[in-house]
Amino acid sequence: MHNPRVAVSIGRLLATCLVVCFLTGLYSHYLQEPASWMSFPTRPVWLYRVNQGAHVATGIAAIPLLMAKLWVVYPRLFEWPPLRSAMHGLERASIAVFVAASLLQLFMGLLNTLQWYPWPFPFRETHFFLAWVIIGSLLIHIAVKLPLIREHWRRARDGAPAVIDTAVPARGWSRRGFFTAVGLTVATVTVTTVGQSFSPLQKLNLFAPRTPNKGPQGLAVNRTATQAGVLSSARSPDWRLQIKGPRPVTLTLSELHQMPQFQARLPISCVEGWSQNADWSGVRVRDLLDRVGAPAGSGLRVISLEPSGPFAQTEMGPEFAADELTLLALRLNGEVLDIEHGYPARIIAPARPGVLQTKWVRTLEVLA
Ligand SMILES: Nc1nc2c(c(=O)[nH]1)N[C@H]1C(S)=C(S)[C@@H](COP(=O)(O)O)O[C@H]1N2
Ligand SMILES: [Mo]
Repeated sequence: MHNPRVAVSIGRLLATCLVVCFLTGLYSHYLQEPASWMSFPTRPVWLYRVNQGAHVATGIAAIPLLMAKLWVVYPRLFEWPPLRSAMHGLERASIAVFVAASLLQLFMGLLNTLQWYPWPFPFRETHFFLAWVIIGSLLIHIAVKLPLIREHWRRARDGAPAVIDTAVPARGWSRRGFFTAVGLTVATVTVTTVGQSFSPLQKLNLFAPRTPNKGPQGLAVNRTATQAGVLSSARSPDWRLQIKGPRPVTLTLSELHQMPQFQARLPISCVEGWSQNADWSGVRVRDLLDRVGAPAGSGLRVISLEPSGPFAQTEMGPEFAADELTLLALRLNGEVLDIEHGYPARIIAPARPGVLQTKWVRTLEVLA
């Protein structure tokens, strides 16, 4: 079991999961923290839903794969002498970094899906930094192991016996039994959580922390109105929408309802992995921008009634602001927005993370 062939097979699956997880993670990160030159596609509307579903699913699948891989290679941790050459030193150092960073990364990611942040450092920045450490050490590891990987494939092609590490006696598991156990574990953790974003498997969603269609108006709630401290300000008859731009305006809720209303079927796709489609209707954000004379290509800052909190204010690039499906939503699934979903008005835009779909909007500010 503890031989290079098994290590290569498990390593291949683990590396595939980690690369998908890394790329989808980068996409999610840059959507939330774009460089000034970045612009993102707004179609398909489910792009971010699939991105984040894949991110969380591959992250979860990587946990049993990493365990299996560590189990296959652990005798090597105790090999003697501990350092044979500079190359060997580099290899061991890169593996130590890779293992430590991966364990921390997957653990942090899993706790994040549970909305539990028991650490003093900021989640997203740390998760982003560790991702580069993992990918860098993985590349070094693969480069060092390339001769072994090539040998594995050459022997497989020629039908020759696998490279066996004779230093470690084979006992216990059969190889088939081991792969079956790993495969079943990965399938089980995936199938019982992926329903949080992949609706056809929603019934099998046993372990994901959220049931996306459970909540007011058939949609889960992340931050509640009580947590956000907006219960009275959002219900106040004095609520007005302020739009700051070249010709600023203040609109009442009934004035907003009198403007042309549009419908859009768009998902809420939380960074934590759960997502759910819903029918929204309200005013087009681009109509509101026109109303204040915003120049074409303007972005926008969205300010909520929330007194503080990481998502109390967000920014939206011009590609989303100009999109015909980007709404200041007033209604959800045929009813006036529930206060938990952002009454009196919230942002909903295609192909964007849930964290940017700001609820309880108070002010829109045109950005040049
Ligand atoms: N003002 C405000 N809007 C917010 C948030 C918040 O904390 N404050 N949370 C966001 C997050 S993380 C998600 S996933 C969505 C969830 O929307 P829902 O509660 O209507 O399903 O709202 C977003 N809008
Ligand atoms: Mo979210």
